[in-house]
Amino acid sequence: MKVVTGVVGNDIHVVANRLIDLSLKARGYEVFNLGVNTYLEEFFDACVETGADILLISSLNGEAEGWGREIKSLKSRYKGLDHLIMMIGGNLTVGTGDPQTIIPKYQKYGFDLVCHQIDLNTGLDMLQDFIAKRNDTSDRKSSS
Ligand code: B12
Repeated sequence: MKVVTGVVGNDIHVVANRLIDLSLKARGYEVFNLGVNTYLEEFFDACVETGADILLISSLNGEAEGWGREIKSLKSRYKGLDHLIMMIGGNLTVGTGDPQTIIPKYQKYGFDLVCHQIDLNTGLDMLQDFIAKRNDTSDRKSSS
């Protein structure tokens, strides 16, 4: 499966991005890594160009809270992204934050998987489970 990844906005924390790239490749994904300082339009452009199945965004300095609000309206301007799995992780607010507030907020922004201060491997396991469940549901739909 194809994954577009990168760090959103004016965020220059690069270490996690490198680890995500390596970990995704180790799990067999085809990775298009846009690196740090990536804007939402660039993410969606890359998803369309590559035919990505997954968009995996990192935010380490917490500014995604601001960018997230624009996701839904921006995504609706692109064609062919209905199937795209949207995932975000890192530090999703400034400070520690409460996952019970943060997770629903990002789900409302349109993310399928929200990993606030969650270990990378746990997050990638969550992604695999999500894909397996989705495939299961569409298999059942097509056989009924
Ligand atoms: C190194 C560092 C810097 C370096 C970055 C160098 C570089 N080019 O990478 C420098 C000094 C430049 C820097 C600058 C700043 N930093 Co800084 N930085 C750090 C520090 C010490 C380590 C980050 C790091 O590399 N960690 C190692 C990697 C491997 O871990 P990680 O980043 O946490 O990533 C893991 C997880 O988050 C997770 N993950 C990440 N993304 C995703 C996505 C998904 C889907 C999943 C599942 C998991 C996942 O997996 C990764 C691997 O395990 C952290 C504090 C800390 N101890 O974490 C602060 C920290 C991230 N920085 C912080 C801040 C505030 C800043 C500045 C705004 C400071 C300032 N006032 O100027 C600037 C921002 C600059 C910018 N424009 O982005 C804050 C963010 C606070 C917040 N969100 O509330 C932190 C947490 C420090 C703190 N405690 O306040 N920083």
